[in-house]
Amino acid sequence: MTLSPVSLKALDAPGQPTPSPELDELYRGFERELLVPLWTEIGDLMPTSPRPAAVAHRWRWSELVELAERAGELVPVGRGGERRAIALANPGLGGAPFATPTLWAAIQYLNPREDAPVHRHTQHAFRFVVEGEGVWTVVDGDPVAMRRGDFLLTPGWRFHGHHNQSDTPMAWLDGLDIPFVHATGSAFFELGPDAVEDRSTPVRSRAERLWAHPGLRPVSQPSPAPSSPIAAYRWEHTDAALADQLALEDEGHPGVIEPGHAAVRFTNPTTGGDVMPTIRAEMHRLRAGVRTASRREVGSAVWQVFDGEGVARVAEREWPVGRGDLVVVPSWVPLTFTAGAGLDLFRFSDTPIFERLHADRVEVEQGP
Ligand code: GTQ
Ligand code: FE2
Repeated sequence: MTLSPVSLKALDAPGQPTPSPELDELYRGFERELLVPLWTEIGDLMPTSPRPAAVAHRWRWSELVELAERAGELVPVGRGGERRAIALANPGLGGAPFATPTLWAAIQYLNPREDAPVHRHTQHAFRFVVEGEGVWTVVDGDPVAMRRGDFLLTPGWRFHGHHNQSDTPMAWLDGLDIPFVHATGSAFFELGPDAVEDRSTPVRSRAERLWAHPGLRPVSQPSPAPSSPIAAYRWEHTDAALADQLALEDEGHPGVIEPGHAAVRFTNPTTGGDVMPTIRAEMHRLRAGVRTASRREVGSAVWQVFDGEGVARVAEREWPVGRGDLVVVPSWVPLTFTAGAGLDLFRFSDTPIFERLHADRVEVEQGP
């Protein structure tokens, strides 16, 4: 007898019925009617702990920049393609332009005086700047300067375009929830003007002037908002917060998350929660020589080295990392960083999704 694919597969799986011509006929009936029984699939579908398809991987910033520069020579940016953005494609995800099953991470590149046209979409987005300046991202008409160390938000359904007002090209990291929105069939998209209308170049955006004063909320804005109204979290504030945590540690006071490891989370000042409904973002600072506790959590993350150098260890794999390098961490895979002469790390993850679903879990193991 010729076995159907499902019965062949079932031969290896535990707890399967005895093969027979009648059983094979049953399995052929399943295939014909587009049915699949649980008992042949349960090992894959309901593992005892997460078995993500995505794998850990490291991308070198120098390689990304080199290719982005080349794209800058060969590929125009404009209507249709919308952005000169080149996405990290996780080797476990079949060639899709997805860093993880939920997160998009891309290098975006604008030549001097170039514009990326205005559009809006339901996907939530941010930019993180590891080097350079001179681009303004204009979010719902509010021009926001982009500079090294800044974390900038483009929450879903806000019109946004970018323009390079300088004589040097600029590259930065984009993070979006494109794969999550794709998988759930929840994407909407709309074009705006072909060119950014407000070409002014203020040092601070209107959003920052209204919202980015520590602990001070405008009394005119009492309602909680699903995404943070702060368009840009400036490096000077992030840096000072991390430096103060380590200084407090030196003085014997609490604040760091573990010895020699300072960390801050970017938050929505209207709720105290994450900056956007699907994305968590943090900045970490390790003192020289510090090794973080091994940690794994449900949901996936992308890390980018902002400064310094060290080693990233994800499960059994280990990579040296330096400025701009990116490391992708799949769900439930243990991660440690070891700092060389100090290490500043930007991190984003899909954790808010799992927290909202009460499906979040974290495990921390102290090292030897
Ligand atoms: O800058 O608006 O990397 O819409 C992917 C989609 C960037 C953007 C990306 C986008 C953008
Ligand atoms: Fe966009």
